[in-house]
Amino acid sequence: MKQFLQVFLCTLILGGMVSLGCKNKEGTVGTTAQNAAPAPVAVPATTSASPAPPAPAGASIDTTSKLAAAEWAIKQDAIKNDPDGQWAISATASSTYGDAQGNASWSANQVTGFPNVEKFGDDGRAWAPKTPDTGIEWLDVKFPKPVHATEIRIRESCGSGAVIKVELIDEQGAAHTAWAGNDPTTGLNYLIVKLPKTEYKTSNVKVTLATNVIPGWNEIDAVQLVGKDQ
Ligand SMILES: [Ca+2]
Repeated sequence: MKQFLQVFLCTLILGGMVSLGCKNKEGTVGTTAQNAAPAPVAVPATTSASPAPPAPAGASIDTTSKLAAAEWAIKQDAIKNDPDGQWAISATASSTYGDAQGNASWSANQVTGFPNVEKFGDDGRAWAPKTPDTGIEWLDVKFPKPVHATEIRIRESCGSGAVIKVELIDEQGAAHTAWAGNDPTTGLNYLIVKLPKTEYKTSNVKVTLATNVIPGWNEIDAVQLVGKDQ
């Protein structure tokens, strides 16, 4: 009976989270949402979302979800502490929710530093554009050190799946498309773009979204640039 109650409560909580969606932004922090699938590429680049680990035969749903949660945590930790990874130091955007400036909630600067959104959903510690579904929006992110890039990791935290293009800006200011396509990210996770080590150096990433692709608010928590200086 106790087990039944726990399952019932979990179902209620999860059900509540999903039904809230990233759609009810009314000036406060905290909520949840939904997303999409994969497609063509502009440059030799790939994207990946984290697959759930296979469950041993006969494993209970509880064990399966615990394994998936552990796998997710390990991946988050590995990315956070990647010695070749840099976190953003400044950012500008096409627009911000409530015209947020400086370090206000949902401002572009909320993508700087380590990821700090803990749950999938609307959260002022992430950047959000002014409107949820208007269309093209962009985020321009700067990093401390120019590197020959090999990977870009974009942590989506609400309405994941709306990114359509990721560009690297070289030291002369020229834009190079690292990836373009159909963002496969779901839930609180990284859109990972891998590419052959660039010949040029970059410390600037531009992320373009089509916010109409995923209904509701589309938010980005953090961006990491991976590469070496030689
Ligand atoms: Ca953040």
